[in-house]
Amino acid sequence: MKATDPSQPRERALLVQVVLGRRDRREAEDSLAELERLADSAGAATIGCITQRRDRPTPGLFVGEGKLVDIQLACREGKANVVIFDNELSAVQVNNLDLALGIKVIDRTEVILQIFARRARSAEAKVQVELAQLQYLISRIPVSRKQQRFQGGIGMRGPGESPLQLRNAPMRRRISDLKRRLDRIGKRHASVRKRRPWPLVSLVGYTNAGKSTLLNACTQAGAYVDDRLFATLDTKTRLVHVPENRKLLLTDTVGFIRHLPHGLVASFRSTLDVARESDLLLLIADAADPGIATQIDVVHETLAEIEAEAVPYMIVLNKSDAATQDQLDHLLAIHHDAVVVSARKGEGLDKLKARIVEELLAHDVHFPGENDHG
Ligand SMILES: Nc1nc2c(ncn2[C@@H]2O[C@H](COP(=O)(O)OP(=O)(O)OP(=O)(O)O)[C@@H](O)[C@H]2O)c(=O)[nH]1
Ligand SMILES: [Mg+2]
Repeated sequence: MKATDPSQPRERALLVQVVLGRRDRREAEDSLAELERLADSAGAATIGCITQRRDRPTPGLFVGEGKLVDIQLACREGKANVVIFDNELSAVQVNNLDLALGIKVIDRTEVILQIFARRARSAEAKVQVELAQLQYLISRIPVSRKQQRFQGGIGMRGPGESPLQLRNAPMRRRISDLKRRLDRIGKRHASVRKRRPWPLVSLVGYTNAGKSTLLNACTQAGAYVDDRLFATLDTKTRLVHVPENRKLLLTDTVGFIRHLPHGLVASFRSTLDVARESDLLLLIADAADPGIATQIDVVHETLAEIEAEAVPYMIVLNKSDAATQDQLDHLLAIHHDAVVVSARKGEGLDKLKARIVEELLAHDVHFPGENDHG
């Protein structure tokens, strides 16, 4: 018998998506395709997808009763051992679905959290992931009716904690402890960044856009590249030589994705702080991806969420080798100032470096030694 290959997916997942109300069909399809890639990154092979259009979810099961039967049959037929919902489920819905289907049911947020947990390497990333997981867990503990009555109902508010808070006290203590540790790590990093002698440029963008590949291409940095979502969870900063003997710092960051759980963004604050404190952001986008417009929108939204929307940025259209001329022309008509590169082939990098210097100087960022002479 062949030995089990550790790279083989261990779980068999059935994907379920409920398209609510007037949600755009195309966006829903992209989201489902992305869920399949997320499942793969988390170690599960997709055995099928079930979609349903509804005006609103049912409170108990999210899907209708008829759809539940379809899901049961598909699971049995495809020997699924996990059902992954593209929609965000409430604690009660997860519970009911678990019981009704007899197998594990998780939602998109939980898949992303699992990937992050698998990928975290540095102490900082591990603390951030644990914090995100705990905050997610605590938000998912079902509140029974009895407990709800105790939660500050009229005439019920007294001193001390509610029974629910008491039950969660150890978790809350751990959360504050992790927050304190992250705060210390963040302050240490910030003080190092403040004393930097070179301009700081960060690569930001949708997951899998090619940020780490570009960092490697510019610096031979050896950052981890993988055709999987969320390959990078730790930032890497490298010194890059640019024309006229100038130098700057280039930083790789964790990728963004649509519906990135808010708790995760908040937890990765100390990693993402680098973007906010940069002199320039390179917004890396995959020019060959038909969903590039949504991806750029998501990146802008996430930048706003981490309060980095005021940092100057330029758009870099990567993977030009995989894009058609039509795709590139269309994108350049929208983003006039974008720079086209292929990180994989090392094309367009000299032009990119020259443009970075131009942008920095235009924003009054100086290179060390230069303002003394000027
Ligand atoms: N064809 C082509 N593929 C590329 C190019 N740049 C990167 N890739 C591929 O795209 C995939 C993702 O690259 P990464 O550099 O890991 O992407 P990333 O943006 O760092 O992704 P995360 O760390 O997940 O956010 C890998 O398979 C790369 O080989 C390019 O210029 N052309
Ligand atoms: Mg990366």
